[in-house]
Amino acid sequence: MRICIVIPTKNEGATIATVIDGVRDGIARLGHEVAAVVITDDSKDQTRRIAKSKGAVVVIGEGKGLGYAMWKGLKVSLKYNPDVIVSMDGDGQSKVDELSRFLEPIIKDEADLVLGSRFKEKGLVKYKYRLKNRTGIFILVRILRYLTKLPLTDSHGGLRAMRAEVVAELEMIGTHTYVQETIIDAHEKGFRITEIPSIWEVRQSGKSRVVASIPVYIFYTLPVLILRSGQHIKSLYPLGIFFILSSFLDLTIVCAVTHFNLQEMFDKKSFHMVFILLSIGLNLFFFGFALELINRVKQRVDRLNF
Ligand SMILES: Nc1nc2c(ncn2[C@@H]2O[C@H](COP(=O)(O)OP(=O)(O)O)[C@@H](O)[C@H]2O)c(=O)[nH]1
Ligand SMILES: [Mg+2]
Repeated sequence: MRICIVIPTKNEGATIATVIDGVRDGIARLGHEVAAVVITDDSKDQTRRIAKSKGAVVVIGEGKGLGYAMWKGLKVSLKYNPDVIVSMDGDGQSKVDELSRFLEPIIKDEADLVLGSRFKEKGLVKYKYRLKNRTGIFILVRILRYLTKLPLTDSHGGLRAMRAEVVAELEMIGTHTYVQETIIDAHEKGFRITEIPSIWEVRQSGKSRVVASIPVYIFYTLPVLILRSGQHIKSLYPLGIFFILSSFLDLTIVCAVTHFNLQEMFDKKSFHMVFILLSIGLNLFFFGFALELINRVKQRVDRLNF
């Protein structure tokens, strides 16, 4: 098989040479042909220079985030006519000698996308994994399971293998990360996805950036996942109307009870309630309205793409 390797990098100068050599050797040992090693890079260190000296194709990530860089790198890798594309982190956390297990389901024609899971078996993570990261992964896995109905146990291992068709048909909205959205996209397009246990070594140098911050994930990735799910918060708009009507009803009752006597009206708690109901109602209404507009725009864009 012709195999392309795509490696996203951001300041991985300390490890990139070993990773490139390792993956080339690994593929050659398995009797496959390396079509190209593509690094998709957002570094400020020597990563690009080192990768070029190792014969890698360097794609510039443009500083828009791992998701965008990876999308670009994956699409560029198609130019080298691979049968299979392997993506692998550039920090040495994944083990190259697992490659044959990742390629096996594709060779046997049992899967189109093979994902690595660090939690499918006990003891795969070789260092103390932070609770914050575990929590983030727990939530992301639940979202992925809900959206794909697949029994996934991890949202992003550092190694995966996919048929070139999976990349050729890949469409992405997110720029912050690619890991979850690519799974959803492949599932939507009917590709067979399988997950295998995969070891996760400690980072050899530098710091992890991807799940380091849950708020960043909520800000950038959650909207993408909601959009990809096709779900929409439909109830806000009618709920707003309900609150506004309730405030009018409340006002009518207060006016009727006090016979329009302003002083008496101000003394009644239910009169104050009118403003609270109205304010909640208007907020929900306009927020729901804005979401409804976005939903219509999305439907239109989807139709234009078609
Ligand atoms: N091109 C590019 N690569 C990135 C970016 N952020 C992370 N990476 C690379 O993506 C891989 C995974 O990132 P890492 O921070 O180790 O994530 P983690 O291991 O999941 O915590 C590493 O090879 C990083 O160098 C980015 O913004 N752009
Ligand atoms: Mg890492």
